[in-house]
Amino acid sequence: MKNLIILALLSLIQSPLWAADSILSVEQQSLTLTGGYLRTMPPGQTVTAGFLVVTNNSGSDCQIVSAQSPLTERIEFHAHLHADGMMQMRPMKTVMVAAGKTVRFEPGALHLMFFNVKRRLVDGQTVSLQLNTDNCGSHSLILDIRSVLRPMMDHS
Ligand SMILES: [Cu+2]
Repeated sequence: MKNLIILALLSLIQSPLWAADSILSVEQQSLTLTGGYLRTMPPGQTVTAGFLVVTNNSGSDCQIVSAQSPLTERIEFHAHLHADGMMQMRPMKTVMVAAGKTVRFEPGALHLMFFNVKRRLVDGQTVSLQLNTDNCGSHSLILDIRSVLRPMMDHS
């Protein structure tokens, strides 16, 4: 019995992203969020992009309907489009993560856009992010803040 308890504790330590979810119902563990990070901003900028990988382990489709962070009240989902030889971004109201599928927010593709960020973002620090879904509950993860070497794209 004692060994079982130790094993259970070890598995919690080895999966920090799951630890916070462990008291929630099975239904709310249907999404796993991993590999989250946020880019630092060049001086004077207040807009930045965040990335992560979302996997739907459940048997039903999940729509991500909103994102929350202490950094800003305004986080949008953006898709990249190629139109007339130009790279454009299109805001998306929701992001579908179909049953059993993985959706990647990554540079040059789908991403999270953080607006009106007042705090200076320092490489190596972290910030929390929560994704809210229609029928898969709300899920949080910690984003690593990483510096960027190339400039952000224009969001005018
Ligand atoms: Cu964008």
